[in-house]
Amino acid sequence: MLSQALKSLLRPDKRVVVLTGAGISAESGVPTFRGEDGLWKKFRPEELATFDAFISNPQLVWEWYEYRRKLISEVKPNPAHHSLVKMEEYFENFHLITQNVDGLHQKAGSKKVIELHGNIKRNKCIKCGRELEELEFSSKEIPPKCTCGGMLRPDVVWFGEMLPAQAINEAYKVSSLCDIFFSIGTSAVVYPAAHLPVVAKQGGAYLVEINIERTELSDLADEVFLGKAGEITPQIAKAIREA
Ligand code: BV8
Ligand code: ZN
Repeated sequence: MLSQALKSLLRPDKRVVVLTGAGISAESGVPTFRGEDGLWKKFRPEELATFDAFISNPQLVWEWYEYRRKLISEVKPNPAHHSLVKMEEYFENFHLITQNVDGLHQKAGSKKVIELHGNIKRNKCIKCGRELEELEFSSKEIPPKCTCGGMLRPDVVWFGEMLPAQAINEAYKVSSLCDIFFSIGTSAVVYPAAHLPVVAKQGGAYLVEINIERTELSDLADEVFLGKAGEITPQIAKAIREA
């Protein structure tokens, strides 16, 4: 299953970075973006996950996020999320970077999660920038209004928007310095997140990919595990315990 090369690297003193995408939440029942059950099926990304889409059709975009929030509130982390919690406990120098906005890593017990694309539970006012958790506002309008009168939006990073500077800077730093970089459940097409495994490889890291199919990253990876994150990640976590 695991190569000797990877097994020999699974020591507590190794610096490990994990990048996750929508694929790690698929087995929890959260649709991915580009899969056949994908969220983008009815609409294209440009039609929904952009500021312009929100301004031109705030109700549609808000309803789409409300639909996703409801779906996410009913799902649980899966064995892949739980395995990453164990890996965080095992490695002295471990960083989890996610493109996901579903908060399932935190729900599973991961203590430190670098959220590159924000979190669907949070909203912010487009006028004063105030951040509000989803239940903090009462206005019945759709989208709801902030106390300052501005419209609320989901606190996620849309296409064409900058990623939170602190998150992306830390992600670049730890990726460039790590010994092992795991890319789990991402199609590796959305930048700058998709650049992180390349930066890791350039920094000398051993690059491992876990995905149900090959991606643009597969040729660069030292090891590709073709299979479900919920089945493979626990095997990696188990090998670590036995290392
Ligand atoms: C920016 C939050 C610029 C919102 C998201 C042309 C070339 C290169 C780049 C660009 C370009 N044109 C535009 C760009 C920039 C653009 C970009 O990269 N576009 C891509 C599509 C080409 N990037 C941006 O706009 C970013 N901002 O660049 O700003 C800038 C610069 C200066 C000044 C101002 C601005 C912002 C990108 C963030 C967009 N927000 N989400 C929301 O969630 O609603 S992106 C969205 O895609 C999610 O965050 C998601 O996580 C992310 C990546 O998708 P994946 O996670 O990989 O999910 P996907 O469905 O694609 O794949 C799932 C994978 O899992 C598959 O491979 C599948 O095989 C696998 N899988 C499925 N099941 C399983 C599994 N694997 C394992 N087990 C399973 N069970
Ligand atoms: Zn406001």
